[in-house]
Amino acid sequence: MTYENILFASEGGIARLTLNRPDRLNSFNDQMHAEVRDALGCVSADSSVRVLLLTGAGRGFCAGQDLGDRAVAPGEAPVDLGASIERNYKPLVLGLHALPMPVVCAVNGVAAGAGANLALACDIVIAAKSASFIQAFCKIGLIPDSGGTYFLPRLVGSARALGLSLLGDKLPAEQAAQWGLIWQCVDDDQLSTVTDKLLSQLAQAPTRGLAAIKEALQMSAGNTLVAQLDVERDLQRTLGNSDDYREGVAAFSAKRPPKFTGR
Ligand code: T3D
Repeated sequence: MTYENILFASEGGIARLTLNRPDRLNSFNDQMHAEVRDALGCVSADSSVRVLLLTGAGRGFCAGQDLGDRAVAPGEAPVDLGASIERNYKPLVLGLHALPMPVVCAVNGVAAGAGANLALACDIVIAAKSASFIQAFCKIGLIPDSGGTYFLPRLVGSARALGLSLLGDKLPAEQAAQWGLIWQCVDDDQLSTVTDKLLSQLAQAPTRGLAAIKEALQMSAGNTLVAQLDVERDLQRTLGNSDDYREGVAAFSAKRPPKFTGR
């Protein structure tokens, strides 16, 4: 597929996907959704990819749905937003969530509407100090979608989830980090350096182990302690047979840095 709305490249175990409609603050139209779906399919099918980066081009990260695509002025025929969610946003969030490798989101600027929640669906979110998160939906009569009502209360608790969703205020990146909504906030001129260092660390890590960590933490949301202890037992049993586990222990014993292959 030829990409016109995203940039996508993969090298050295690191795949980079950049939302690339900067004049619309990288808001989503149908075509961009199709391109992102295609790129996520490539990532999922390529066993050499050990970490994925999601970021945005220009001054914004993503402003959610392209509202210019919605002819919803009074008197216009209604738009089926449920169909839009089913066709585009649900597969987007589920596709990201299901990837076995870590997904790093570098939030380079404002993240609004579905753009904010797309970031929250990633595993490690780093934001530039000038970036912000806006649950803009309430301003146009909608609810937080793209997993917002799932991720927000789990990340920051229901008081903050409600405040953010009902008021639609801009949450600066620094406060988002203080609240635990995201992993880290860095100075703007440090975003690419810090992100690259993280990507390189994750690309050289025990990939199967990281995938199992994601799986276990995702399952814990709906599990009892007993069920979760069983999940941990089963995953640990599988990982005990991995090359990377053997390498990790051998390297520890030999007091040398490990060289993980991701197998
Ligand atoms: O519809 C469905 O399928 C259901 C699913 C919905 C999911 C959603 O995401 S709904 C929520 C949609 N998003 C929003 O409501 C956010 C709208 N944007 C904003 O509130 C503001 O643009 C920001 C707070 C994000 C940034 O403000 P600011 O002042 O930094 O920039 P700006 O001047 O507003 O925007 C710059 C340009 O981007 C501007 O175009 P122009 O005037 O230079 O030609 C603006 O119109 C455009 N832009 C920003 N957001 C969108 C957009 N164009 C289309 N759609 C957008 N969402």
